[in-house]
Amino acid sequence: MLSHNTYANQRTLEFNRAWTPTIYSDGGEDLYIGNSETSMRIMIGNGHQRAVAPLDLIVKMEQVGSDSYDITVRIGNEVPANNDPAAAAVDAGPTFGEDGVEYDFESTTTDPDADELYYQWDWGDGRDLSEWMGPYASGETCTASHSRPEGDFDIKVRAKDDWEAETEWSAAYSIHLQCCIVRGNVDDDPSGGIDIGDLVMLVDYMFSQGPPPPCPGTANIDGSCCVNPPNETLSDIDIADLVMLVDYMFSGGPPPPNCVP
Ligand SMILES: [Ca+2]
Ligand SMILES: [Ca+2]
Ligand SMILES: [Ca+2]
Repeated sequence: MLSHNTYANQRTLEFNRAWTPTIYSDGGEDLYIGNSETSMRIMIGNGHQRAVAPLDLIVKMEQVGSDSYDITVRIGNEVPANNDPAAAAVDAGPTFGEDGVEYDFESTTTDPDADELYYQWDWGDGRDLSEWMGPYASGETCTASHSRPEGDFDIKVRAKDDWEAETEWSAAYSIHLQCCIVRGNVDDDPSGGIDIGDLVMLVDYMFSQGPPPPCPGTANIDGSCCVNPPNETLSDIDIADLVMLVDYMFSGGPPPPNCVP
């Protein structure tokens, strides 16, 4: 129903307009400029008869300064204005490792619209979430590094495009972390190597009330115990371990077995 827009009408009086609005446009089908209500009604009536295709519209507004915004509009006719990114997955990363060590994990997905993508990681308990990382080009790999304490963790990843369309969380990628990787690395130094410092620490602990090895499994040189490996305790450390370590270091004895997951 046509009616006067009072405010606009007041303003346009200075242009000697009799009616407002004075322009009718219908998506390129019709355009009318004038002040005939009859013509307006005919145009609008015609518009009602036309088939209308579904229209999908999204608008993105981003503040780029104290008083300026980037505004982007995407309109789809019979197709969505935006398509969700393809499902993301944890594509690469270790499944076994040492607690407290940073490991790399990778994910790569694509967007049907070639939009830029962001990735978020769930490091295993649904609460330790990364920030959204990005932007990455569609098809570009996101690499994230993270360390965790001892335990079993289900890592997940999800992606979103720069229109905020998100994928579901990926399937879980399981990783097992334990403190003992190399038996004999008694002092648990990051190099993982066996050297005189390890022997000194073991002797000091066993005979001089020195500090206990930070990871009992590394000092349980012979791997004996193992009621519940790798959850070994200080009580699994005895003289046989010292003998084996000395034998390995100085007499060509067999190397300590690795801890197993
Ligand atoms: Ca998209
Ligand atoms: Ca060491
Ligand atoms: Ca032992």
